[in-house]
Amino acid sequence: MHNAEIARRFHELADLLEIQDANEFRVRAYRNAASIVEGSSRPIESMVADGEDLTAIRGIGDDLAGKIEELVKTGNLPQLQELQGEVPEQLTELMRLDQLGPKRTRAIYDALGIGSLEELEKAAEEGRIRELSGFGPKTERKIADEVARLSEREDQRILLGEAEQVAGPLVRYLDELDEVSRIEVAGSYRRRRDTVGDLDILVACDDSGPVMERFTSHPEVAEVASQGKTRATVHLKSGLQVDLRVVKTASFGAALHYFTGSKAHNVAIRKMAVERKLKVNEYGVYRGRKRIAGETEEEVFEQVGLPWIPPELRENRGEIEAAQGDRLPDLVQEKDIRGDLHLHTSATDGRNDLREMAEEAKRLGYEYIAITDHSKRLAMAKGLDARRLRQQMEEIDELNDGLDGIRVLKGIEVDILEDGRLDLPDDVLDELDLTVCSVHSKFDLSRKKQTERVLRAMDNPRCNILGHPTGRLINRREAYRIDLEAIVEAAAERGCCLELNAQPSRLDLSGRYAGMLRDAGVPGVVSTDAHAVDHLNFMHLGVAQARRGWMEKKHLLNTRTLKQLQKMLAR
Ligand code: DGT
Ligand code: CA
Ligand code: CA
Ligand code: ZN
Repeated sequence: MHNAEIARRFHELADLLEIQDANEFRVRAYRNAASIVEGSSRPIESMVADGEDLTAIRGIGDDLAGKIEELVKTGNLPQLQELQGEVPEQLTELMRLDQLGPKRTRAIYDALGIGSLEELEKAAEEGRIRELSGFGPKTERKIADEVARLSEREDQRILLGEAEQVAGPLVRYLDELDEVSRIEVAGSYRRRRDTVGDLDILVACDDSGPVMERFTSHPEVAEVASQGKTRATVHLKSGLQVDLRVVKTASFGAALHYFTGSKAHNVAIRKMAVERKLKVNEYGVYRGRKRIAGETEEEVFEQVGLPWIPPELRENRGEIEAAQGDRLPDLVQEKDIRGDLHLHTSATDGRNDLREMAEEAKRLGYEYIAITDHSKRLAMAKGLDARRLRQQMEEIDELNDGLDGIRVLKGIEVDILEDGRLDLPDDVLDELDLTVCSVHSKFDLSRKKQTERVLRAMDNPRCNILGHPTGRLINRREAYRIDLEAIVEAAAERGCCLELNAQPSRLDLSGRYAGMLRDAGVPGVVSTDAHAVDHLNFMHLGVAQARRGWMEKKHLLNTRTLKQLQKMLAR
């Protein structure tokens, strides 16, 4: 138990006593103990282990020394446990608000029975807090603001794409040290979840000191929340939390497996190990006290009788059973993608023109792309009417004439109107190679109406791909209410494809729904929906979602050759 942890327990003890209106001197004694422990340059834990007399530390008397010893040896204090049982857990959370503290928390609890942040927020909204003596409207508003900020910070998971912007440079920065032999970002980041709660960086290194030092002194670090010999947690200026773990090379694979998770997957693997009389933890696989594996992840899986499982599948949703039965999917890879089928240009709301988009796509090695600008209803985006779309088709013909090695397909991202009709007449859509149909308005229809609307759009045989099928914008806009199962079923009947939009804030469909497509035999299309040449690089984020949905190369439309693709587009 680190000094910081011991101190935290004493603070908690003091907090709980204070809420209970206990003797002021006792409260102060525990606060003092906490700050002495925090300020101690030596690890209290090893002093206890060495049998040193803690009362030799200034400010620690017999009583406190006994408590510290007990805490270090047993990991807890009976007194603390008792208090935890008496005080509603959430009260200590309330107490941490700058505006409250123990006394005011107690007052609010006694007068209004408020024991949680949600209740506090509601009471502030209803103006009940200002009525209490010593509070007033100003304090009430400050409380409401603080609660709002706090709950926002708690639910905000950052976008995978944003996390990459942070993780990439941070990894390179740490990797510059010669001591670092391996480095990997584990956790939900490695499993490629659409959002991540925090970053978990794992380093293999025999001497942890220099890495710890370099990590905690990174210029983006706003606060070092905890730091030990081999682990540290920091908060970056952006608010993102980063955990660092340093392990020996011999344990790297075991640690990588452990910190990649998911928790549910780990639990299932540990259970399998136990059945084989083995123990798996972040240091290795053990038979008795002997370590029999741990340097690589493959070794760890091998010891429990499994092949290596790709991180995107490690959610305990059948991957272990599939691995046992030698039925793991051969997941699609970014290099399997032959083209990007949802791109915008400066003819509507894109930043680059037709040629620039095509040339960048060619540079990336694509065989084909489809230009799919917006249709006229999206006036804000200068959406195309039939006349301008025909003009663009001519430009594409000219471009194709002068361009080698890539084929530019003519397409449109046509709006699905409220009644399910498409925003452009059939005759002009007939002249295109491909039509992406999307909902960009009336997000608040009932589930029944919204589903009906999209089904009607898919009835039109010109509809090839349903664009960003749930309409969600992560952290900004909920998915619209829609019966996606019915949509997928209808898509299977009609030969429609569904998009896996790779924009970082969309990732729509996400992995879970990608799995639904695969099961229904509906082809997915991973598209970047690029509005600028840089956006073509979002492809890997969408591919990762396909992989989370267990998709193989054959489950995607844009892994096909141009010939195959054209055949499939003729509905
Ligand atoms: P996040 O950060 O919320 O996006 O999700 P994760 O999966 O990155 O979770 P995190 O950062 O709390 O922990 C990283 C991994 O460490 C997690 O996926 C599995 C492992 N882990 C953490 N705590 C536990 C635990 O109590 N038991 C087990 N078996 N594994 C754990
Ligand atoms: Ca994490
Ligand atoms: Ca973490
Ligand atoms: Zn769109």
